[in-house]
Amino acid sequence: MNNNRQQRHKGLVIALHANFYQVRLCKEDLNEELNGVNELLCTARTRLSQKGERIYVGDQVEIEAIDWKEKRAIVVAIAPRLGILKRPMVANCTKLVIVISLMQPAVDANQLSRFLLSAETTDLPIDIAFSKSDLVDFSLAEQWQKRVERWGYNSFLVSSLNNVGIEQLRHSLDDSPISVICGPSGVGKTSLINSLIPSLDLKVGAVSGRLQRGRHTTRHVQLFPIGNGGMIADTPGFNRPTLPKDPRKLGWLFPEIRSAFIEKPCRFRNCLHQNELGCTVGTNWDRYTFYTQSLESLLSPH
Ligand SMILES: Nc1nc2c(ncn2[C@@H]2O[C@H](COP(=O)(O)OP(=O)(O)OP(=O)(O)O)[C@@H](O)[C@H]2O)c(=O)[nH]1
Ligand SMILES: [Mg+2]
Ligand SMILES: [Zn+2]
Repeated sequence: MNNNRQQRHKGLVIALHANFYQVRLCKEDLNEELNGVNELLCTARTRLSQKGERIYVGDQVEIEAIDWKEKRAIVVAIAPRLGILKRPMVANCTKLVIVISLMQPAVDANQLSRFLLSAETTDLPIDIAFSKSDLVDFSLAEQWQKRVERWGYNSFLVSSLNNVGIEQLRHSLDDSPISVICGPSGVGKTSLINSLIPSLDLKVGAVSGRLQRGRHTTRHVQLFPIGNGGMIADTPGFNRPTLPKDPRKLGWLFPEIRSAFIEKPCRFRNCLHQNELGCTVGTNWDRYTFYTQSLESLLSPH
């Protein structure tokens, strides 16, 4: 027992509960002595909290003072991070999947673009999953797929109800250690995770009201093992991501602008791509209005 107490193990923070961290032990650290225990409820060593070091879901940590019987331990160190996603708050994310329902609630192109913009600030690979495909004609679903393809994005059609597209989605996450599912409330993020991991039975909530919005059923970020060695995060839905702050960098968050500009740069380096003389991006693209409106709201904050 005494020996065990001094042993250090590595783990992954999979959820936060007030001042407790739920830590999943690394595979290499699992052995018989653990008696099948693979998750521990941890507090942080006082020194860590005193240094103001915050611990996030997705953090790789070292733990000590393990009490196997009570499944408790203490986090003593945090490994350097690849990065931190701000909303939802997740460390070391390697892929983002934006979930948007085709119906209930219906797709809102501007809302989707806001999610895409905040995802673009991260440099992570981004996919879109159009959910509840069982509720619409295939032609409508296909239109959306083609539309976002022109914007520069790969997408999937999925239905948790009919188990459609789940394997393709799973396959796309194969090489990603920590994938994060995000999107508005009620689009079926948690239902998707239940479909991806049939042994789970996470709580889902019905949509309601004229706009068929969700009711913020998921309250916390949590990571789940997805079977390929990777983890997937369910996250609380939110309906209106804030726009990135810097108007000069806004254009770079649009793949359409990036590719036009790279093919042939605009005449002026600080071009805002609003039909200025010598701008090669032009106005003839689907999201031009959204781009202009976003730019204006950044340039004239009220
Ligand atoms: N028809 C249909 N309904 C679905 C599908 N997936 C989810 N739903 C329903 O949509 C509602 C919302 O599902 P959730 O999985 O809780 O949605 P969520 O995105 O996790 O919502 P928050 O946790 O609030 O962010 C529930 O009533 C689900 O049964 C689907 O593929 N088809
Ligand atoms: Mg949910
Ligand atoms: Zn330009």
